[in-house]
Amino acid sequence: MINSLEFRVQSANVEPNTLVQFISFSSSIFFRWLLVFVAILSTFPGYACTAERPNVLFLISDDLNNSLGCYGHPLVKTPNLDRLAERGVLFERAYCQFPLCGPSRNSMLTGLHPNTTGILRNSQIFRQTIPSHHSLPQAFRLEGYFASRIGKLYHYNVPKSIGTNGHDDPGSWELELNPAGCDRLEEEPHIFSLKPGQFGGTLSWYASPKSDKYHTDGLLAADAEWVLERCARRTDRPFFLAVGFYRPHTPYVSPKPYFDRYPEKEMPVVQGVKEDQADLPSPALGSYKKEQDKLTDELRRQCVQAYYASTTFMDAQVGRVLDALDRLGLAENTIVVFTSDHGYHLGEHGLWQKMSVFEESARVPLIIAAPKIGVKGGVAKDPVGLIDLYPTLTELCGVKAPENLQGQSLVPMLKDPSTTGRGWAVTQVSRSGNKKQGGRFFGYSLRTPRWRYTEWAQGKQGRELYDHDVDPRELRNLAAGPAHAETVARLSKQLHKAVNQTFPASGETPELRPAIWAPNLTNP
Ligand SMILES: [Ca+2]
Ligand SMILES: [Ca+2]
Repeated sequence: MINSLEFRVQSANVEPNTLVQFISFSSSIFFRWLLVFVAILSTFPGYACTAERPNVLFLISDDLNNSLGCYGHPLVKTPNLDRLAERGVLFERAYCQFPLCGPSRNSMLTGLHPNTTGILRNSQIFRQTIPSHHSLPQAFRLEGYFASRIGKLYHYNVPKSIGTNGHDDPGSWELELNPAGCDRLEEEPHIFSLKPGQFGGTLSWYASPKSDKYHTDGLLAADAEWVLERCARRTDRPFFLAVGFYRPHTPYVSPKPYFDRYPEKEMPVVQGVKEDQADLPSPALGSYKKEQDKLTDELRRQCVQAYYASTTFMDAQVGRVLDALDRLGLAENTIVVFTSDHGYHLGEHGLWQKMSVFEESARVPLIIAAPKIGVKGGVAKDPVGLIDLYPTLTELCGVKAPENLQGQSLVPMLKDPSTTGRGWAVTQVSRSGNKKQGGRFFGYSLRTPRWRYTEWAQGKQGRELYDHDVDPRELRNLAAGPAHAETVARLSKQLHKAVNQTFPASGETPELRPAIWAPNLTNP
């Protein structure tokens, strides 16, 4: 309650001396009675003094890396994300906590690291490990917000579960919409795949003759317009609307005109892979898949073309949702977040897709436009994580957050993007390992403003060190050389301290109880 009062003081542009008066007033008996009165009212959603509380539009794309216009990519066209960046703060160094859908999304939506959610694989939900924790949208629901999901927020098997609830958390939402378009229902027989008949985990693509509105992401945008129109009529109740786009996740299916904007011959093919791989410990390349041996340069170009086309198609759907916000007069009182669940490789280091902790896979786009508080067109450079979204959004909206959240609030960076925060981000990933050597192990990667430092199995399976001041593509692993021994020692200490902070207070990752599960409706 205090938080929401503070928010209204800030949003009303109160001068500092008025604030002093407010604080002295706050100690009066009258004020205490007023607090009780407001607290009682706020327990009834319809009377919760919500008119001033901002709405949240939470947009997330699936498997989207930072190949975007607003992040300086020379080829990829994303005019709608670019205009969103002009309205808010773009986070130059934002990282996921685990480069895989399920663990990353459960972490982001609980505000806890994967070692604390216990969700370290796909097709699981935090209710199986920490069932009483409040998810981010649930925290908003509990304070009278209308919380709704359209598309993929928690894990889904893509494309198989499109049109279902996926591995959803019913407690997070009041309304869930799961459209399925031609990409899921009609076109799968036409999709090219490196493993014929498989589309989700395998490189696969198709230039569809059907226009935007028939595709799943086009239907998501239409559903978002429908929900926003209804929210605009209920000015007494703020909303938390989450829209989870499926593209550019495989299969990269989008309308053909988007493919035509990226001529195949002009698509880049990463060179020098063999030389680059020579200084890498083997777990660094552990996400490589055997079927990718089939990739010729021609297929590599087609793959990049289809990924970029799907990105621009997704961007167009984001544009429709942003237009609806403007048209309905909601933009001035709605905080917009855009991000992705993890990054994506398109051939760097010989890798494709996700599950590596190199920059391309660990890094995510992150734009936050907070109209009444944040700077417009700002760029924040200190490393941040998806783990930071929960405390940021609850602070911005005066919503009570659980006390055990592990991220930092980004509100100071929204007000002044040059502010430094925690100063680092940590991303972890698992490797299956061989049974003789103890089976599964983790890699942890620390990103500071200058360095990326990675340890595999506490260094027993290798280390990597990259200097982003001179090597932004992470081509030269400096970990072995004596010249950087001191840096390795310092960053190793910092990494171990950071990793300790990813565990719960008990120090133990909670165990999964598979029997705790809402009816599983993921396979239509
Ligand atoms: Ca994903
Ligand atoms: Ca290298």
